[in-house]
Amino acid sequence: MTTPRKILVTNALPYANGDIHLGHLVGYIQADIWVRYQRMRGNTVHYVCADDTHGTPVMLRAEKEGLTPEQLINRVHGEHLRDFTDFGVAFDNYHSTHSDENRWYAEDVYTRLRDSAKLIDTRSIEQFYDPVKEMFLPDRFIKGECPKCGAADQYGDNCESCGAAYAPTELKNPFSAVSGAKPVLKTSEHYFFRLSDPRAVEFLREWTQGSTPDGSRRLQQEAANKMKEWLGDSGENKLSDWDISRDAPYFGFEIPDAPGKYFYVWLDAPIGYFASFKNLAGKRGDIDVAAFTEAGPAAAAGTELIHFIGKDILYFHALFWPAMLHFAGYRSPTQLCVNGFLTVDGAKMSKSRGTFITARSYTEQKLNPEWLRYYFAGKSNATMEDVDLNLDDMIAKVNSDLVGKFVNIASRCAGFIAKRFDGKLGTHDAALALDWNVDEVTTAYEARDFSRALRKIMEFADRANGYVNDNKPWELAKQEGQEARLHEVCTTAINIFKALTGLLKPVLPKLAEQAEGFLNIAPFAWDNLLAPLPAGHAIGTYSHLMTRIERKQVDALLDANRDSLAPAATDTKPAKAEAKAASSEQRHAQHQAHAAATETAEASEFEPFISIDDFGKVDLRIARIVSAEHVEGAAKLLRLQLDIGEEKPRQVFAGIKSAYDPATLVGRMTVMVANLAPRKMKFGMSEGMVLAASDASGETPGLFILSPDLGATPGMRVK
Ligand code: B3M
Ligand code: ZN
Repeated sequence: MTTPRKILVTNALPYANGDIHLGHLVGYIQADIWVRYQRMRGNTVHYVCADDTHGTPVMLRAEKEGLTPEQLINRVHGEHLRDFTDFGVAFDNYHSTHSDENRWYAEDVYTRLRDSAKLIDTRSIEQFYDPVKEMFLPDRFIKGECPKCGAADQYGDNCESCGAAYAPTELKNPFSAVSGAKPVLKTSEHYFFRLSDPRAVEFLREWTQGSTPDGSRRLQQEAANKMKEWLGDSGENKLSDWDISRDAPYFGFEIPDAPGKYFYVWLDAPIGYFASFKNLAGKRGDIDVAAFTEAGPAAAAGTELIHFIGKDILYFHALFWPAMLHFAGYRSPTQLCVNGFLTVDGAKMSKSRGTFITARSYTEQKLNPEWLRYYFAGKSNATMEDVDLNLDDMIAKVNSDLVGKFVNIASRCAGFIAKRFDGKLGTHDAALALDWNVDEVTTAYEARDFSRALRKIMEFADRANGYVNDNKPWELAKQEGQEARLHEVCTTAINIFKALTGLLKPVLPKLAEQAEGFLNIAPFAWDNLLAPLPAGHAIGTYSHLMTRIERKQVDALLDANRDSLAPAATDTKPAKAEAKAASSEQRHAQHQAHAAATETAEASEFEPFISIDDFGKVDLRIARIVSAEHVEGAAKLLRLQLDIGEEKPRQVFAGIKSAYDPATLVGRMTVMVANLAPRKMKFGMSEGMVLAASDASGETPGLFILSPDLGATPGMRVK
């Protein structure tokens, strides 16, 4: 027997100024499933989380509600914990970053970085200051006109209209979103973590490309690639120092020896993982905290530290956090498990469509949280791809898999055992040996490829249903002299149901617990899932384990979340008011990550079918590339002039710079979308789009523009 693993698992800490919604739940449900699976394997897992309580948005929101920040975060703490519990996300501890443990760790990490590692610097910076509110303004609280396209009412970090990223000082006619006042520039001293130090860069290069003790990647391939991009090639240094201080007034922890200066919320947020763990240890008494948190003891004890996070906060968890830990003498994380964003019916969550669904509304509308757990699990494949919640698909999957194929096995046979055999099982039918090969399920759970695990389990369920349908207990029950056979068939069905339930337990913990009661068995463990129950074993009374979803329940849920006043394509921005990067370069990198995220979201937006009329709306034309050139200041774009038989060539900006030398394009024929609405870009008007193929999975890198066969001439329609 191998020694059990000892793992500390965390989920990202939700901000204390917003509700938990289904977008959050993707990552929490994934982590919870994995934790439950590990425990069934006999491993020791501590699973902790907390509210992320500090920062300007919490401070201002509390003020608006007439509360102290403490009152606000206490209320929200209760709401968040209730929501997680409702969805079966069972943390061992749900703590707060506004806690004594967190203050202690934050000060300890900071002073060790300052005194031992010598990685803290101070320098003066100039920032926007609200003279009315008398506070420095985070980027998200400064608005104005976009310096690139002129769009009004844009935030201080990037433009939602043209996508440009910039510094708040570049905004035209800036104003404070807090008071409306015109901000003034003011200097103040800030504290920096010297991430640009060669030691840090070198450590991160190795850490981000490293692997776990069992040989998996520390970061998923996509994340590791992103890090390579952010870190640059060896010899290069693209990292900037990280501003970790904020001036009063601020809701947070004051920095030791720096009156009036507070730790930036992102400094103490991940430290909250340790704070929650230490708080748990205090309640439990049998946990050796240092064995999970400190470098030496953790290495000696072979413990693991695994963080489940969303892709929008990869930057913080793959750069700042491991570097902070490492240079403060703490252990660095074993692995990051990064999940994508949630889309609903192929689009961003939207308040006007009612798809910005809160956890609370879901339970209030009496939808079963395990429906969602099952559906999300079926969509989770351990990549950073976005997850789409297609509501009709969810109804179909739950009704056909869970109710039709799974629960029905028990509901069709349990009654006969109760009525005809005094609630006692008989012998298992040797013709349906439970010799399923569950290794594939095990491997898939281990690798967080829950989608594959469920597909395999449903294959077993199909075989089981085949058995029940072939043997028809409901007919045997009416036939004379078939008593023994009826007993055998129903017993076999119950044993199959038991095995399936065990395999599904990480995903459907509540249903599985009810089933354990009904089956009158001890909680499932992974190594005895398939063993049939002995003849004579008494089972309990079956009561319904799961009902079907009706479309009208889903419609009611959408209605409950529909905000008729919301703008049409709306605010799905996660509560990220302060999640800004440390420099404009980093901001840019994050922005690129966001742009890439949007691209992948679009890839999954296809309808199963469109009509020929829909297709006919796209005016595709053969185009001759008259000229192609680099665009100054554009990382990805080439400027093309395309002849499509019109008087004047069209100007199109195409994101193909990485794949083509412009000189080789001139004279080539290709295909363009000619009736795409012209778009004003930073570099000029773009009057169409060139088509190019690319591999969404990224396995075959590159971009490939299309070419028609010889003979096609500019302007020909493609249809
Ligand atoms: N609260 C951002 C977020 O909720 C932030 C995560 C902290 S994890 C240490 O997306
Ligand atoms: Zn703009």
